[in-house]
Amino acid sequence: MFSHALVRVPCENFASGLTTSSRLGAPDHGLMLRQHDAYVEALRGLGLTVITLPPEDAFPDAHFVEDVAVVTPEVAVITNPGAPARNGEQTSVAPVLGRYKPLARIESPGFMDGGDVLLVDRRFFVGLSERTNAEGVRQFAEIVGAHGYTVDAVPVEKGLHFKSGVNHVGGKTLLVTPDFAGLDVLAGYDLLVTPQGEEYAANTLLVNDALITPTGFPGVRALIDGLGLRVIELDMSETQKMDGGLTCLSLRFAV
Ligand code: CIR
Repeated sequence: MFSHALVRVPCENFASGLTTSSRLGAPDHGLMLRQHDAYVEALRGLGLTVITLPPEDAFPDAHFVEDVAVVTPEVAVITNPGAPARNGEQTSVAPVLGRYKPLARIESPGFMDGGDVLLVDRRFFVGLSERTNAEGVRQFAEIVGAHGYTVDAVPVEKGLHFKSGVNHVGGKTLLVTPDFAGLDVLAGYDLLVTPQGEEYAANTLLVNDALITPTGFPGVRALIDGLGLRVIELDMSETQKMDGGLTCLSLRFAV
């Protein structure tokens, strides 16, 4: 069970962050802040203590805190973010996580974004993407392997991160986009496949006994309603415009 979440307030120039989603329109800072507040309130409503970091103007993507660390009960792995414009965001997050967990680090030439890392029970799936390379996965496997976790590297052919397309929604069930549904490495799991046009909602966030899912994806909502978990919908329009999703906006962990 997660007891804590770390988030960062989006900075005023968050729209200068990296994005491939310009067709969704211009991001609105006021609306982004309100949607971020609703996200924090949802986490608090689920009983989590939320640690909020201040905005960081030099890094317009820095509120996507998930990418700069992977936190397990035993260790917090500080990543080496794969996009040069984002590398440096980890500097201010590491000391905060260091209050709760021993730290380990992915070092160059290894690169990794936390958005590529999915934990299901004691098994990590790590996407090999434009942000995460094989050396990053090798270092990560060495760190978490020492604590009894296994690691499977999975090529990400489409989309930004592995968790843009695959997420754990409880038990042995994964919510996946059609692009990932045929992967051999996911055999053995029950796959819920997002309907056409609802791929964005594959980034649904499991927090203890609840699922947080983006508003506006009725097909995905119908799929996850059958899982027996509480479902919370949040409007993610401004985050989606910057290629981000629900998982990216926090680091969840147990203390
Ligand atoms: C980026 O391109 O790095 C950000 N604009 C979005 C990061 C989203 N993070 C995530 O999916 N974990």
